[in-house]
Amino acid sequence: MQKAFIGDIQGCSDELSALLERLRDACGGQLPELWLVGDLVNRGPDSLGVLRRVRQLMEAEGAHCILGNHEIGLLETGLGLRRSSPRDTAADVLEAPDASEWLEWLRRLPVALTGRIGGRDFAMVHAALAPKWGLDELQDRARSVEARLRSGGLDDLRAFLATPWEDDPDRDTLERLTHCRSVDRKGRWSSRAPESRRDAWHRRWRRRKHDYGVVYGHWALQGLHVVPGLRGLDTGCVHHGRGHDGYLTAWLPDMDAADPFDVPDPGRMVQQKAARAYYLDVLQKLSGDDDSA
Ligand SMILES: [Mn+2]
Repeated sequence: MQKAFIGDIQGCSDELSALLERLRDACGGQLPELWLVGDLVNRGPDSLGVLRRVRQLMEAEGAHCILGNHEIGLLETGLGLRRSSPRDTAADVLEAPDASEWLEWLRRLPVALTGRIGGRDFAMVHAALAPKWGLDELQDRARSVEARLRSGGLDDLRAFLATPWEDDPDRDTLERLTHCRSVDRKGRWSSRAPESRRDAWHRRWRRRKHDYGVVYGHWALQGLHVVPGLRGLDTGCVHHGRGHDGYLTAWLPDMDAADPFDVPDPGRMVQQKAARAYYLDVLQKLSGDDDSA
């Protein structure tokens, strides 16, 4: 069955609906098998609507979705570990009558998934993986993190998320998978943009010449990333207006190719332009509030 990988949605439920219709049209009237890279919520206008839609797609259509840093942030806010930022727009989830049920649902999402397209294995992560990891190590680490996230009640989840990531290998894996953009020569990772091109996590990953491909999101300011072995799909649907247009992007790989991650693969990106400059609106509202303060 045709797979479609979808980048960071971040509360853009109208664009998600429009993109799904485009994907249906592109696949002969049938919805493809959906794989979502995480960051379903925050910054955009309708986090709760996106969660409801994705949950329905997972339960009824077999869609796959992993946790992004904005889901972790939402869990942390819901558990009282993090104060809501003025730039957050996911309060609709935490103020919903079934908010605790959403926290329980989110904590059960996987943190990395693997599969096969054509002649190639692939991994889907939200932000990054370590350059040296093979698929087996990624899977072992992801399953260990997921067991920790799901274990016990919400108090146990709070204790896990409150543990500094430097002090716990599972916390370190979770943070890296959901936040990392750069890796230095000593292997230390950071969520910051790399200081040189060499230090982008995927540059160091590519040098290892792994036999699997990676689909990821998280890096809107980098934008669409199409190179052999990699597809970065965060095209900043919520960042419309920040010097570039915002899009929600889906990748429809060639399911019969020996290497579907080979390039070029023209015509395989389906994009839905953002209806509004969502995040710019949030920032402008904040600067307006500052002026009146
Ligand atoms: Mn992200």
